[in-house]
Amino acid sequence: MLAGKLGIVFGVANKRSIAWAIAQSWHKAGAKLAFTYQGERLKENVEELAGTFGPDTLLMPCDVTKDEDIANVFKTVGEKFGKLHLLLHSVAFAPKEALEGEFVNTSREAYRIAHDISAYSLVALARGAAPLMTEGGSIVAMSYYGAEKVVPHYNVMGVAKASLEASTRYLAYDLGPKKIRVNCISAGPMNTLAARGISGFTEMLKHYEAHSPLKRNVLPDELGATGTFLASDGAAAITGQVIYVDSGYQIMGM
Ligand code: NAD
Ligand code: 0WE
Repeated sequence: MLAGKLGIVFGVANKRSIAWAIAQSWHKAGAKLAFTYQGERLKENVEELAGTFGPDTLLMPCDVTKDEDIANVFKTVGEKFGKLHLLLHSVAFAPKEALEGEFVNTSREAYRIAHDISAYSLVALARGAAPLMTEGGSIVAMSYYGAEKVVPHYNVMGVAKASLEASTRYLAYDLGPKKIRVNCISAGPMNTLAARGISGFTEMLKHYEAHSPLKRNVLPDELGATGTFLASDGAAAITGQVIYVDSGYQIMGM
């Protein structure tokens, strides 16, 4: 379904990362992928995972808060790939203390960091990728229901995801004439590194099992399949959307 497509993946930390699930699905569908990693701490992990797609898999460091890292990534992709069709944004961060107390106590700095890493980065990456997407493209970002309804403790991340979803719509408008589509996947809770240590996370998984229409949690492969659909020509008229892959939880009023 993605034969001949060239893609870049931001947000693999380990084998449980949502980015890795979508990367595997893109790879199986025939795409050739490049990967970035946040810093030296994660380099080895990503090297090992990306290496399973072949020893020559392009791998680059990228801290999305650094304009020079982003510039280097797209310069290298331009040199090695020449063009680009797919981009996955699967990156989020808020300082831990901002996810613990009350939202009303969010510091200016925690608010800034959460928005810089989790929302502005999509704009910066889209701007870097667009000149290489000369044959059109598909940009996919990961969101969560806390963008539209209050999820206790998700706090400033919910506000940043609202910004990510709105940014998706404005990017879709700007890049539409270039046949570049921009969409979000809003995933149900997944047991990843970003979810570890969040108090009450196990209860949240149980809550989805009890209350979602499908009465179960979401599997990584199901996020992969949706990522591949959004990347494929089957989704050629879909842009600016938030697609819920959440066992139907989002439709419930109670
Ligand atoms: P994860 O920890 O595996 O992935 C988060 C990634 O963000 C990591 O790879 C990390 O290196 C990267 N990152 C953080 N700060 C960065 C920076 N400054 N520069 C570059 N990269 C940076 O966790 P995940 O659950 O796979 O999260 C991926 C995405 O999915 C996030 O956007 C998250 O909000 C979203 N999401 C997660 C869930 C869930 O329940 N796990 C649900 C819905 C949406
Ligand atoms: O987007 C996320 C989590 C993103 C995240 C996680 C962390 C943990 C470690 C962002 N920043 C940090 N900072 C850290 O220091 N999710 C959708 C998963 C998640 O996180 C929650 C949730 C859910 C679901 C936090 C509180 C309540 C629900």
